[in-house]
Amino acid sequence: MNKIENISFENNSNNKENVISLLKNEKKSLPTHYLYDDLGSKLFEEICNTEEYYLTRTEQQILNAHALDILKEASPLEIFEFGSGSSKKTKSLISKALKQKKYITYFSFDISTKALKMSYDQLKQISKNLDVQLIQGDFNNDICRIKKSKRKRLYLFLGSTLGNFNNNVAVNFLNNVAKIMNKEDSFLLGVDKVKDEKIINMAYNDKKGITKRFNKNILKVINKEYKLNFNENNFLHNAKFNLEKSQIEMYLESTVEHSIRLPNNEDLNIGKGEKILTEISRKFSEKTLNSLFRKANLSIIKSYTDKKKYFSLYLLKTKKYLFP
Ligand code: SAH
Ligand code: AVI
Repeated sequence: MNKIENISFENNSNNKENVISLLKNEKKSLPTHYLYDDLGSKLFEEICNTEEYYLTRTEQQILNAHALDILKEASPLEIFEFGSGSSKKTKSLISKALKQKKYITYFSFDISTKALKMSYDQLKQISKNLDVQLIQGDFNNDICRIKKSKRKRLYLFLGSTLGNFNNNVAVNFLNNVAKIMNKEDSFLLGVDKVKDEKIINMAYNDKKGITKRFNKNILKVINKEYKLNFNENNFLHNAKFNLEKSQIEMYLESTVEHSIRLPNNEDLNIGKGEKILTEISRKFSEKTLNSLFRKANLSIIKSYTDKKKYFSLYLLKTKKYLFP
């Protein structure tokens, strides 16, 4: 396998004090990226294959239907994907790009070692004209250390991972992407749209219970990382659409009153019914997206959707060159 370049910088959001203080807050939460250890990354792949999780297959259909148009607009020699996961969805786009350009460099950027390994395995056989670069980092903290493109680059942020950011973090992320984009670069963003809440709720409560395992696994990760003693049997998976905020909120809900021993030997009390927020997953309207793009200095060049308008892809350019 190619060497993984680690550009992560030890920062506040990843340290022990921060995690403990999030747990001590009146509204408890855990940083979402802890969902993605080796097992979590594998479970996410399984979620993508469940009947209920419409996001992946819908985005794949849109991508397949419009790949040639996207490539015509972007004409990339480099493809840089944030939160690439296994790169399964991107594979066909890369193959099509290779038919148009002789050599392509694909940068897979992810926090998870397992995801980067899966990405490499997915792509290694495609062509000797494909150079796969694996970069490990946090897309909210390490984006400033990403080198700008040397050749025309297409940035990808798929899967509606943007939905896992609150509004400020989303504006910040999009702004940072706009900042590293050169004039000729493009940015393809995949987002999940507002729809009937029953369909959304089902997607996060699959019958096989894979999302439940994915959610509960965060406790094993935190236990290992910070020597804590969470018992996953004391919690149930709770994922519900919050209509007002237009977001799924995924929690671990305590079924009993119990306590966790903290590293300073203090006991953290968790009441029966108390919830720990592990993830939000926003479902976007056109209005919210337009406001996000405006704040981030991005302009829509083209957009693509499916028949049911469940999911959209936006091809964006940075405004700084369009209207200097
Ligand atoms: N793009 C893929 C995978 C989406 S899952 C798809 O559409 O199917 C989200 C991905 O983002 C995972 O691979 C996870 O490891 C990665 N990720 C989560 N938090 C991250 C962070 N803070 N920085 C970088 N990658 C992160
Ligand atoms: C990666 N992310 C966009 C997924 C989502 O739908 O918010 C993660 C996920 N959580 C539960 N199921 C899938």
